[in-house]
Amino acid sequence: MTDLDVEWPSDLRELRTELTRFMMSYKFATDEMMTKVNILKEEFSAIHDYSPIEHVSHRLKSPEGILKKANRKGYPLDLDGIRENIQDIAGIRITCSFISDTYRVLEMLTSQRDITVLQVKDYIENPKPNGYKSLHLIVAIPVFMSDRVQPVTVEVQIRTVAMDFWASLEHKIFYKYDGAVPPALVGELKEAADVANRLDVDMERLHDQVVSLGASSDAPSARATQPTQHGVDGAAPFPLPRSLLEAFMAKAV
Ligand code: 0O2
Repeated sequence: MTDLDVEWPSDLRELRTELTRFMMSYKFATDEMMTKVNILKEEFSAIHDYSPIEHVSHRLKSPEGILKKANRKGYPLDLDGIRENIQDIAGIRITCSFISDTYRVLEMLTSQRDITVLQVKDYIENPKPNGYKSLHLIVAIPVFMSDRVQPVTVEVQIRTVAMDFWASLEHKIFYKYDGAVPPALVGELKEAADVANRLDVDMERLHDQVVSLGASSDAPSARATQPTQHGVDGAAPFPLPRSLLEAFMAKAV
């Protein structure tokens, strides 16, 4: 027991325990989702020499951030109300090389049996007026605690590298101007979003051309144009020499 425990009134101690459990459930849900995404990434890299997932990051809203949002939106300030209304306490962001990869990752995640899809927003097909593009997914995932199973919501954002580049700059500008971005800058940002979109479309078209070239001729493998992927720590994940495979085949027949 720490000094803090001795000095704190019991009702505050209880609240602290409850809040800690609450926040931990979101941390565990984030860990589970990160494991799922990393499994997809590693499995794809190992089997196909390519992964639709370039990068994945995560963040947990701070207790202050959660309370601010609940206040701003007028949600009830109790844990049940917050759990029910604020669905982006845990967040995962996945970046992909190509637009088709974002939909492929969405499909791979939403088809997992222990993931309940609560909401899908397709800002790629229907961008926000400022040019923002991304796939937004709200899922619930079961977290197994010592005394209960808690379904916990996680927000997943899936976007291309170009969309991500644009969104992080726009986010900085938005906060710099406290939301009141000058109209000229808004226009320039929209133009930049259009350029980013053209880049996405052109890169995917080029990529598709090279892939079909590789499939239909003796041209160098299309893999050479894919983003470089390595096994764990840059090495092949499991050494499988030909002699071992041949021995395995001989026994299997
Ligand atoms: P942070 O700090 O990234 O978490 P909500 O406000 O979430 O209840 P909303 O606005 O309908 O409801 O949610 P939406 O549209 O799904 O957007 C939620 C998150 O998407 C935002 O979270 C941003 O991360 C991102 N986002 C949405 N629109 C924009 C945009 O125009 N520009 C950028 N850069 N990001 C955007 P937070 O909580 O705003 O921020």
